[in-house]
Amino acid sequence: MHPIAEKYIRKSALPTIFCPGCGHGTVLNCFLRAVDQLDIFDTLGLVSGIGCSSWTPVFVNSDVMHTVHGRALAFATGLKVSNPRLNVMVFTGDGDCIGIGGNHLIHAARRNIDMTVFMLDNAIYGMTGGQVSPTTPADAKSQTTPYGNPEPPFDVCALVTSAGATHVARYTTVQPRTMINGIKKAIEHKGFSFVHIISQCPTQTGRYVYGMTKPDEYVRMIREQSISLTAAEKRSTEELKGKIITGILHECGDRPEFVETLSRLRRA
Ligand SMILES: Cc1ncc(C[n+]2csc(CCOP(=O)(O)OP(=O)(O)O)c2C)c(N)n1
Ligand SMILES: [Mg+2]
Repeated sequence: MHPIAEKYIRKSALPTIFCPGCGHGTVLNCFLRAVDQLDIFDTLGLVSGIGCSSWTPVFVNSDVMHTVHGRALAFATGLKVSNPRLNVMVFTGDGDCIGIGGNHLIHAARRNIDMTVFMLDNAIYGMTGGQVSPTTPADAKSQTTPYGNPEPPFDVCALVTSAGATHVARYTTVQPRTMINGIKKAIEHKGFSFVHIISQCPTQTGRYVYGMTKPDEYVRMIREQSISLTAAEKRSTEELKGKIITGILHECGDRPEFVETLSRLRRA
């Protein structure tokens, strides 16, 4: 076993539930490297909802709350308020976070509560067999949109930015080094940090949405679509159609943080 895995993985929970070629394992790998580099393992309070993505923290041998579908942010809010010294982090999926959990998301962003949310976006409800999600591309076929998806996908980064998140970033599983550095920055930011991670699901999205038979085709597609924010700034809107813009998309340091506001009000 790799020394990082040896140090931090909950071995009694292995094997993981991830299918071969799933991107969620890469996110776990990058997360553990970021935690190791920041040396914050003892302060972790990990929270997740339900879905393949929500299983990610279960394989970490720290304090973990694997809760109910769509409600991870509600549990995480309670945890952070009751123990502000914890480094609270949420692992959630596109369905868990912006489908059933969308309302919790906008209010957590509005409060600017100090936590980091990792939304693992495979553009589908992976765990339950490939139903359409709020980030499934328009026109795409899924198990519940056999004629094509009639809805446009949500721009979740724009959503949380407008709701009040103070650190918003996007990374993909095909650029792990960039993701590790990005995860560290998001964790170090005080306030509500939202990290949108494009993570491939060859089993459902690859098969139904993209008609692909191999995970490597899917990974290549993500690599071809990705462009850093710095490079994107030199391109026209037309040239950026269908591109995945990566990097820190929004950062703001002048909004009060929720737990600090609560404690100020209590003291007054
Ligand atoms: C209240 C409730 N509704 C529906 C479900 C069924 N369910 C479990 S996971 C899931 C979707 C998960 O999708 P996502 O959050 O995108 O995670 P992924 O598996 O794709 O990583 C659904 C609908 C549930 N467990 N609880
Ligand atoms: Mg999903």
